[in-house]
Amino acid sequence: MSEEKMVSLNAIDDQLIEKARKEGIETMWDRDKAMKARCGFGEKGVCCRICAMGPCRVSPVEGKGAQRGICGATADTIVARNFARMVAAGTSAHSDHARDVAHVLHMASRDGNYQVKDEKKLIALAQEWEVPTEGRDIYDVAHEVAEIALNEFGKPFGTLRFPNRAPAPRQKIWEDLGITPRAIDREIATVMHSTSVGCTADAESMLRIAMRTSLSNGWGGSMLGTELSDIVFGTSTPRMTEANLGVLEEKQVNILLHGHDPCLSEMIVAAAQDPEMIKLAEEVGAEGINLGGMCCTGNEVTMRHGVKIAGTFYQQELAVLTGAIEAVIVDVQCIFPSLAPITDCYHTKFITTSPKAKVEGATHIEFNEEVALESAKKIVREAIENYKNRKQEKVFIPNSKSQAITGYSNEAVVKQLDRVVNSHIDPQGTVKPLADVLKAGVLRGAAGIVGCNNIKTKHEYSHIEIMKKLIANDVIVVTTGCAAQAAAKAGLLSKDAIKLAGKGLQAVCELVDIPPIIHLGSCVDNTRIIRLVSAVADHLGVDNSDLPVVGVAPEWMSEKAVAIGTYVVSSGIDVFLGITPPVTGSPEVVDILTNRIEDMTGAKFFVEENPLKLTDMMLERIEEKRIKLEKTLNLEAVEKHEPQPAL
Ligand code: XCC
Ligand code: SF4
Repeated sequence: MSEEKMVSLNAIDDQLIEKARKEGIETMWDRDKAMKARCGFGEKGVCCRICAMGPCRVSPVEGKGAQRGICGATADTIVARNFARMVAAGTSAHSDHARDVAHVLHMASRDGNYQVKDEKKLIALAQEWEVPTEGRDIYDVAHEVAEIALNEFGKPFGTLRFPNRAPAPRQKIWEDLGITPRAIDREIATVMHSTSVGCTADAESMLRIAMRTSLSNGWGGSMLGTELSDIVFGTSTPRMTEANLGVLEEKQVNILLHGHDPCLSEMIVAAAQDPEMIKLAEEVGAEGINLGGMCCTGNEVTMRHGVKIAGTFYQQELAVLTGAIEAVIVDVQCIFPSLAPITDCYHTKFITTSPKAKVEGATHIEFNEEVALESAKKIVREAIENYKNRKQEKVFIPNSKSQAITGYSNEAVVKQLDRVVNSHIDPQGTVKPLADVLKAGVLRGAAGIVGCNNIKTKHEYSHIEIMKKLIANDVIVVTTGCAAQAAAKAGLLSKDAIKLAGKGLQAVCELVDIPPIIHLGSCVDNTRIIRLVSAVADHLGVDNSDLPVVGVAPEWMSEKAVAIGTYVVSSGIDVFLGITPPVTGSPEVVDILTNRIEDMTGAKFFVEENPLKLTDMMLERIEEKRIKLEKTLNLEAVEKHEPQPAL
């Protein structure tokens, strides 16, 4: 297949799609063909089906066709409402995930399945929340912290706690705009209310409500997800792993762990290491149990345990097509319903575990946190017992995999930077070295590259091209979600990738001993990125929007990405999208998101589907911000290095 025709950067994906065709199995690429063009009204965001007088499809062209819905809603209103609902849905997903982790912290006990793994982080959070810690049992502290966390979802008065962590000028901006988030559930409910028939009909006001809701995700639900997961499951440290479908093992029981919630995946990891399970695997003739992670669950377990990364979102069907997987174990989010029919074509068991995400045709074994390990063992046992049903003649394990370093937490980043550059100044570590190299222009800036895969683009092409071009231009990259896994598969999370970096970034990577692209975890862990940016801003005494920092979602597809993008812009960081969001039916909404929002938050959205052009836009914006920062901090302008020629 020619480079052009390939669906992804990996030849093995095409081999597996070919295998599917030969075996008469339908994949997303077949459904994409059958779908043909997408609905033009939906794509522009001008379809409203909020009440039963509709659905109303108003014309995206002024003066032509229906200009208003039956109730009189304009394209601006309809587009803004639809956008706000995407933000609310994304916020609910991340935050509900965090709620489950908070419950698990609440049930944690010294001899239980869930324990406090990072006491230091728990104590720090307790102190931040003014929970007494002196002379108390750590589990009493944990339960009180968990209860406070749970109250963040529905407290009747006041605003959330974590926005206090933002730089002071940022908090002031939020206050002035009236978008400091209140309780998480309340913000989601407010969007649902305001978007219902006959409520908000003013695009700017609607978008402000959406911004506040998104902040209840970034500085609320998602941040709780990260913090509490670190407390219960441990704060990650860098570790070596491997990535891509070649991590599957021919002679072992292969389990694909897919979804998002570490409450399940942590227990599956424990169950797979249990001697009883290993013995059972031997009894069925396997040489062991091999876990492969996918999507954000893959990120969670690789960062804390080094579990190998089987693949990204778009590879979920391809993984099954290898014929070598005994069970796909899932919880919530990003799970294709097509896994039910596709696993039916093989011996593979598709096991759903959450009442929030049952799938017709799957085997449902409900995961019970109260008896977590036992529950996980029951699920793993199903997988092991299925090994004998594997049909050798149907197995094709691609031999492709790459080395990667995963599992940086902010704590790990700071420690690494500090150990080399600054340890004599502050034993706790600070972001000073990072701020210094940014200030000095050794690094031109930083980019957070996050998000999904989308069939509308060649898979991972945008992720990889953007990453390579940024590092060649001395922009350090941090990455999460499926973007991080794309980087892992492309070998960009290894120290070998240092040679692709510009001179300045090369020098930093070598000195600090890090790859030029740093794995910061799962989608909820985008909060690690906003906290890192905020720490640097605080250190320099400026706001986030003053820093040469960008957020990028090259191949996004999920509502969660819309929520993330909105909280990142609301936090003062520009967001570059490689897929056009469904807002183009309203010139007003487009103008707010890509222009006027900058007057409110100091940042805005940029949209461009060509990844190289998109990167040029980022680099330009980074240099613009540098010039401003140099003035603010009274620095001498520092010349940019010539970029590293493409290797
Ligand atoms: Fe990947 Fe998080 Fe996107 Fe899903 S949404 S496709 S990044 S797994 Ni978070
Ligand atoms: Fe149509 Fe208005 Fe009902 Fe939407 S809310 S479906 S625009 S009548």
